Amino acid sequence: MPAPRTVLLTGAAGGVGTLMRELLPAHGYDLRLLDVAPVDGAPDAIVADLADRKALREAVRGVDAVVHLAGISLESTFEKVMAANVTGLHHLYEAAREEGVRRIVFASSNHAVGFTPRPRGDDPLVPVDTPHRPDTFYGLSKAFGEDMAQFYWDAHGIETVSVRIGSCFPEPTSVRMLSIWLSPPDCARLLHAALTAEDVGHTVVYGSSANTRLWWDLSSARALGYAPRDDSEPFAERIIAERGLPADDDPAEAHLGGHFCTDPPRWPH
Ligand code: NAI
Ligand code: 15L
Repeated sequence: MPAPRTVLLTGAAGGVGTLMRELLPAHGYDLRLLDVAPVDGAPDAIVADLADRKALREAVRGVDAVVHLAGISLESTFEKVMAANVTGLHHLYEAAREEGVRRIVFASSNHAVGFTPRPRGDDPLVPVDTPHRPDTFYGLSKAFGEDMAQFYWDAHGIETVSVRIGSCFPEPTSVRMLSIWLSPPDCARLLHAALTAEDVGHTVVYGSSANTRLWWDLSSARALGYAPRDDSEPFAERIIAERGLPADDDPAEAHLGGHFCTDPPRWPH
């Protein structure tokens, strides 16, 4: 596949979308933007819901690849999560199939495997082929999304890299995030690797920086050419001093998904 240049970025008004709008062009991309909300400073962005199949088909026409960030990013009702994250994803794959787009980078989440016990001490890193253990309807939608990606590769030859993002924010803000942080520059590096690696079929990777306290195995991401440069460790002393280390028997800290397993944050809309 020739290196993609024109990329549709869905979810462009969101937190990660805003960061990637700034960082991805330096990797050589012309971005076409889409979100259901207006995108600040981007009057040409396509304002469309993932429910709108016609708008999605027009949005993917002529692009080389899609970075799909749009959707509900926290917990909500089963119906709302499935409509945006599963039916919406199906609409995107159908639009890609109809318009001949061959590569999608799908923002999956650590919450697809959120009920996996977090490694402690000398436990091995969690492998990428660990069974799905979603911690919420939100995590369930990401697990289903990964299966949809596999189906569209096997049945229709559309390649996907499913990125189980840890926590992508400008800085880590909790002890858990010291293990799962994905710095925005590393996120752009990972998306670039996912867009350009050859013959990915459907590949699942974890999305984190090279954190000293990492919980999961980044080898499938590194195999795509991802070379993370950041580590949360410089933030550790301050965060631990402010927040303290969680107790070993704290149920909100027992699993990869953290507090999503016990008291998930809710989608506000
Ligand atoms: P966000 O909630 O800030 O952004 C999501 C964007 O999707 C919003 O701008 C929203 O308007 C748009 N959107 C929602 N429903 C839509 C629909 N039906 N049609 C069109 N647009 C719609 O989320 P964030 O943090 O930027 O995350 C981006 C993606 O990455 C999400 O898919 C999220 O699940 C995933 N992710 C993010 C992580 C993080 O650390 N920020 C961690 C793991 C996964
Ligand atoms: C996610 O999947 C959420 O979209 C993001 O807002 C963070 O909460 C992240 O997981 C996390 O686990 O910290």
